[in-house]
Amino acid sequence: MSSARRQDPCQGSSPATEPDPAPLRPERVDPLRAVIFDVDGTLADTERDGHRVAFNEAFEAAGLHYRWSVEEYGELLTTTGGRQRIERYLQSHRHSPTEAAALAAQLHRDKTRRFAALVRTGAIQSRPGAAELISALRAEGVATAVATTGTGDWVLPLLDRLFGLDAFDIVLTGSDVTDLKPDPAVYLEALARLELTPADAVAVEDSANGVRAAVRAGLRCVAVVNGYTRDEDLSGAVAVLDDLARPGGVTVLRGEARLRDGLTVAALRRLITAVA
Ligand code: XBP
Ligand code: MG
Repeated sequence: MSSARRQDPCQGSSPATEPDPAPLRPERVDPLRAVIFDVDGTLADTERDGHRVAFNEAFEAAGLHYRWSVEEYGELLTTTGGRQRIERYLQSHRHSPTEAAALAAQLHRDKTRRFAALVRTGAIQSRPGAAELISALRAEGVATAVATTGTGDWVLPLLDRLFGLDAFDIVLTGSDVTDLKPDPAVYLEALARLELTPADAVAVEDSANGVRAAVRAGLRCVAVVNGYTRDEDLSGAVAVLDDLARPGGVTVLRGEARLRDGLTVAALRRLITAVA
């Protein structure tokens, strides 16, 4: 918007005392400047039939007899970071700390390669409504970002395949920070790169560790649960849904009834302007 004063072209220059006929109004600023998405369990269903399978393949290829069942993997997910998850598991299975650390690093490298290969087959799907929400946000000029604990070597190919990398203004992975969720580092870095304050953005997460990270960064956070996270403590979230979107409506586990329509741009705007 120009800051020049408007002049009536028929009257020539106005007397200096005449009030400005059309005081300039400030531009309306959208309170929702950005949405920061988690990946695992939020934008894509990656854990049960993706990462877990790749971890088990890596164990088998290394000649180890460990196999993570669907149920046991749910318990192991409380440790964020695949390398850290393996390391903790090995330590609880009689490997010395030094051996567990070295073996976990080796296994995780192999697991990452295997999961990236799985991504290339198209086996990993986005959650329903994720692509539509990202497109709608961008169409309305709201920035979109990713803040994940996952390793960059598979995160970038997955996002590219599911949404196209240019669907995001910034992508931050576990490879970009030292401390993983529930530490807020990845969210704080995302806000710094977006040049925004926590009051300008909403985080979308699926797990207790993710919600904690977002809340510790000062963000409002919506949780969209899955089979592994439905019973977790998501009390820090401003709303909890069982899906981003679903024909016929989603189940609102906590939050206003209107969220039954799913997580829309309008719903995110309501959440960011609601009095805490
Ligand atoms: C995701 C994780 C990751 C994935 C596996 O947490 O904790 O460790 O399970 O990916 P969030 P890596 O969704 O909270 O970001 O093996 O690459 O770590
Ligand atoms: Mg997650």
